[in-house]
Amino acid sequence: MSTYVIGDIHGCYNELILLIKKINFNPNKDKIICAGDIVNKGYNNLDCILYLMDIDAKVTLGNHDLLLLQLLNSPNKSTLKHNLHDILNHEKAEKINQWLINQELVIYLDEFDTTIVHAGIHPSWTKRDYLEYAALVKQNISTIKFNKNAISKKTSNKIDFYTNCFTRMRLLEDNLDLDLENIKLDTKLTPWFELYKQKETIVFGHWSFLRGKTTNKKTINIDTGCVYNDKLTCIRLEDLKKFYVESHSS
Ligand SMILES: [Mn+2]
Repeated sequence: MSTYVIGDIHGCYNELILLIKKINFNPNKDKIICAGDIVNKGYNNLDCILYLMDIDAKVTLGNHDLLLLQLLNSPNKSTLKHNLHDILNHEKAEKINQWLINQELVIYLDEFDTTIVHAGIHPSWTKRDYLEYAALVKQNISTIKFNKNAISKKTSNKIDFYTNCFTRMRLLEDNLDLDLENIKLDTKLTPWFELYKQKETIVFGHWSFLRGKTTNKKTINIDTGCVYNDKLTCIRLEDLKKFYVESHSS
């Protein structure tokens, strides 16, 4: 039995199937966990999500998965650009909604002492803290809205701040507030993983600009920018071996 964590799929269905074949995935023995952003931007969001439901994959929700949840639960309320209409109009839309609502923000696997999350773990949090916060966000998941102003641990709405950490965080200010604008490392801002000091390993996606590289061995990035014509990557937790397929979406 093997446990694989797949990086940001973003609706790249052909690459998902090629990667699944490459690892000889056996649904009776192996487990698939997606590190979020399974949909949006790519060319076949519907088939991706139906396939992941079919193989009983688990997901740590990303910002684009939250956008889909928002569209499913309060239609017409989001002005953000998306290409999720085929899911929203599908006869299984409510089934998809229920499946997504039951996914997680964070998955901690004791046997690997590893935590999976879409964007990251705020450096001020212990494992006990973030498991509690993730549960709180999950309880409110169907009503969560995008709130780009929730960047401060001290002054922001708690649930919105936690949501932004789990699903959108990349760079931090000196006071550990989130910067939700920049993605490059050559700024005065600090990547969250440079300040991360807990003992468990973190596997995360969301930051394709890193192309799988971080400066902290305890943090492993697996977003290799498939939807930007690069690669779709997964990691096998038993031996931390990475597998990838090239993008064919162009
Ligand atoms: Mn993301």
